[in-house]
Amino acid sequence: MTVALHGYRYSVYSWIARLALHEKGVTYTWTEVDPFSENTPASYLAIHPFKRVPALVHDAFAVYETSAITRYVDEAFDGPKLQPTEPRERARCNQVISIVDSYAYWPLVRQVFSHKVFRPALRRPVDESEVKQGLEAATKVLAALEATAGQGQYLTGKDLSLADVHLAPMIGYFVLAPEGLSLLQKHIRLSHWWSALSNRPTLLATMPQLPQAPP
Ligand SMILES: N[C@@H](CCC(=O)N[C@@H](CS)C(=O)NCC(=O)O)C(=O)O
Repeated sequence: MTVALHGYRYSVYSWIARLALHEKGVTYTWTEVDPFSENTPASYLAIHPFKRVPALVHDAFAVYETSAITRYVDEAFDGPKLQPTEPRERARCNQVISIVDSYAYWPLVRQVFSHKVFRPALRRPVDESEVKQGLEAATKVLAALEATAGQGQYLTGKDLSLADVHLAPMIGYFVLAPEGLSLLQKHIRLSHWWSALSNRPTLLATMPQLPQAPP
């Protein structure tokens, strides 16, 4: 049995897939693919025609789209169940995953994190209007997630679920920007959730090593 994850070292979606594999205790190999490169290998495009990362190959079975990967990993392997079985908790879990993909990724990661943290570290040009727009959009996203989160330690109940796995890396990047951290701190439930989750060994073990900011 082989499990191979194709991903990019700085990719937040690859981080989500790695986190799911670590939570399940699945051993896997990592193949680095830069989705922004002009020279993506044809062999990777055969797996992922949209040239995004990550993609997972389990023996002869290939799957892309992170939420499909994490659900597959949860269902195909032993380890703790990462999807609630109670219908309303499961609906909340799927809802959070969809909110993250549809409304959170772009402002939190591609606008705020990218233009406040990642691009400056690489000495790439930054656009403050992207940060401003990202923070405005993030305000609504965090309010929606705050309203969706349950009262327990985790987003959908007393156990970690794929909702936590999907959101944590996005928040992990977002709070590296001081403006992101202070916005998160205005949301009591999400702040408590993040305080506990940010020290989770699997999250720390899978956290990307970012380029260092220039002095
Ligand atoms: N819907 C995809 C999104 C994956 C995605 O956007 N990955 C980013 C890296 S975090 C990527 O490949 N970006 C390349 C690009 O935007 O061209 C999924 O859920 O896997």
